Amino acid sequence: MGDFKLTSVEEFEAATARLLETGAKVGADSWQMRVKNQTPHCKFGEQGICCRICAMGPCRITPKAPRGICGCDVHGIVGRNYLKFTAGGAATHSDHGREICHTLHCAEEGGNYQVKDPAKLLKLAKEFGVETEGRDIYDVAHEVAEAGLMEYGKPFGFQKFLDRMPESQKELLIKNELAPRAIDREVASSMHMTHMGCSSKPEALIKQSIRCGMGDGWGGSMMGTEFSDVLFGTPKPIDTEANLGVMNADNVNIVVHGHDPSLSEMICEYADDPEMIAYAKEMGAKGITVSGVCCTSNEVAMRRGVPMAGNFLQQENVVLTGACEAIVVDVQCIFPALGPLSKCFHTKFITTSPIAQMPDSDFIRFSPENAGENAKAIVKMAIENFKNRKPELVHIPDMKQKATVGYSLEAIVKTLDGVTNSQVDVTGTTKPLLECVTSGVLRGAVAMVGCNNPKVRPDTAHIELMKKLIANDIIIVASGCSAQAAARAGLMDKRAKDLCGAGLKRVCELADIPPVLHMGSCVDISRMMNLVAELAKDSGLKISQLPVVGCAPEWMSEKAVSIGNYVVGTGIDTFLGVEPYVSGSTEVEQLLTDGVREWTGAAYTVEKDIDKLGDAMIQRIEEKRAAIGI
Ligand code: XCC
Ligand code: SF4
Repeated sequence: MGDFKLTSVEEFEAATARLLETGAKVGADSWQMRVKNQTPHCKFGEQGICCRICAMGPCRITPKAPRGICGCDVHGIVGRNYLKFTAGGAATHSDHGREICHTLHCAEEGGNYQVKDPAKLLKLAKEFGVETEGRDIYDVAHEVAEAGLMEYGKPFGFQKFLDRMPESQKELLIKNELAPRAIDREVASSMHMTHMGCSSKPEALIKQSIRCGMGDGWGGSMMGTEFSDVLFGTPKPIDTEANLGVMNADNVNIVVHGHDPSLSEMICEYADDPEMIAYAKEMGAKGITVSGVCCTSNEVAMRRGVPMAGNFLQQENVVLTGACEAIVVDVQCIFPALGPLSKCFHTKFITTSPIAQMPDSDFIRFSPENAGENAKAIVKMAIENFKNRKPELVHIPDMKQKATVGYSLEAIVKTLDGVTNSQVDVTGTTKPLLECVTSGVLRGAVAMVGCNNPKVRPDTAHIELMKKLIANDIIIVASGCSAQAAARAGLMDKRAKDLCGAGLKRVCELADIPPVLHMGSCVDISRMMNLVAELAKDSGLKISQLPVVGCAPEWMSEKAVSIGNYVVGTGIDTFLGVEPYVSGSTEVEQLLTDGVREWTGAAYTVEKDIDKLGDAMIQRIEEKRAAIGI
């Protein structure tokens, strides 16, 4: 294995502890302290049995008070809360997707945003029925963007991307009224259903939760991914590094955080500008380092190899290094804590989106029209802030791992082309991957996704589960903060093949891949959905028959629940390590862990014991193999 060694969670924690010492010196607050103040959490909230959707309440269900004032029982309340949670997540992802559609609509030759992947654009044009023959590529782009935007509010039919599904799953969804119509309509219908005096029947609420999630995964999120690829390029394998050690004490450090690549791409562009680098040198730095946190980091890592400083619960750590000149954010998963925290240091906390405005930040509003100009201004601001650093507070943990990232569906298909014994031509399909699975060289695949949550020792669940799964010849596709946990530990280093079972190790060697494939940000879970759809079509199996499961062991956001619902809606069993606030209702719990299987072919498993969660996934994969006789 040479000098390769995984970084352990204990090492992560030691680094964090050292940073918190700096924090204590400057009087900084931290999520670790706030968790203490907030624990134990409200039991009513945890079980999902508090209703405050009308002003007769709030009503809380107890043995003595089994119904709210309106007469709603616990199942109705829990179900409504679950649907509202889903709608929040679906709206968030989908609005991100909408922003990207608008950005594509503004793309122009020589402009701030351009078409970088015309082949993908033409493929989308064909799907949307947009004429391409003899037309200017930007005319096509604008019409495709408009067709995408129409998906949000179209009055009739189902979402276009459902046509990418194997017929069997699509028909099942239509039959059970789970096929999403317009993206916004599913969110609005959910909010309508959960209004006082509408639905209180658990089946109806859970069905709509699935449909609303599907509107995200096979609508808004998929749009976000596809159109981002058109604008910024479809990811290909690329080398990068991960963990706080990617920040450089000699350089101006700019950290991008959030989700929308329209901002981070521009910041990276200008940070690379020789004029800006010269300016940084003039200001006493050796250069400029851009690194990322959360999904925006995944976006620029996948396309540019920009290093990943950390995931969700590392966001305060980047400021605590004392070496962050600017943390530039757009939307989602940004701690409001960054405002006061950055005030304890010289760090500029720069918000850019009207969607995510926060106290104690500098707000520089970003739009496709002013993106170039504003990105330049932000980079300059960071450079000029270098001189304000307090050297005595600077400490960057010397800790990073190499990672190969950029495994879009296209890249996976291309990379695995070589790994086949097939006599017939299977180039450009998922058949080589299927062959590995049917022959048993690989037992199956797990999609590891989602956040960190202080309820789980941060990153442990992601890392321990991945180690266990790859040792059992199960290949991992990862996204979001899960992918970053893997990268920081070293699981995206190709040398991690030595931690795999013999079969997966062989595949890693033949295809020259790491055992954990970074598929991107959270909207890019749509890439995973496209992958399973292709696998099902290429194998002639239903999606629910494939030895594939999804897992979010440390999830925390509304988006994650929306994701879970569309993964289940797609026919993939989903394993959670954190409870989704439904334990107050036996009926809702039963539906999610069992009942939905009849409607979608898949269901949830919730298990807080990480080892048991891993065993349950392996068992499910083996059951699926046995059922199809492989
Ligand atoms: Fe946010 Fe996407 Fe969760 Fe990470 S994984 S904490 S949602 S950044 Ni999306
Ligand atoms: Fe209470 Fe019913 Fe109003 Fe909810 S909708 S707060 S249960 S009265």
